[in-house]
Amino acid sequence: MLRRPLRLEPKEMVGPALIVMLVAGLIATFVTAFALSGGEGEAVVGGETPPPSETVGPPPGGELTITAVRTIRFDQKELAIPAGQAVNIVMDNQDAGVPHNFAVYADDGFKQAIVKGDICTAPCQDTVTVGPLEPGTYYFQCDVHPVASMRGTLVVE
Ligand SMILES: [Cu+2]
Repeated sequence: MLRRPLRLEPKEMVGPALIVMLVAGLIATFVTAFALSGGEGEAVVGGETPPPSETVGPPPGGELTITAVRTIRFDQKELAIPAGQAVNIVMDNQDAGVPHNFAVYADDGFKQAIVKGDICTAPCQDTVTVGPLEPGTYYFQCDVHPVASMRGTLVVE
């Protein structure tokens, strides 16, 4: 009996062929989708979704500045930022020769830090990215000088 199992050969070919066709189909779908959504021929090879605006440039919530002024004092007692969006807060230290930072806390006891900026000695600037935060009242201070003149509230709304 030398009947060769001829039927096996084409059968074995069907699997890989199907996979190749499926993959090709998927690639075609991605390329078409990107061509349609991307507009002016910016063919994205590999079909990766562009990352949701990474940390280059100001975040969606924008940027604001608080200034440390002479002597051992922030120029603002209350800051307001939008809820649900990251915001850059620039601590502009103009308190010549004095080190300060900008730190945000969840509690008015200043125990639960949300973000702490680096300490720098004027003239200098340090930027912290705050949020996204839930709506509510938060608290900021300079950790070097946890006194009333370097404390305030951060209102998220
Ligand atoms: Cu300070």
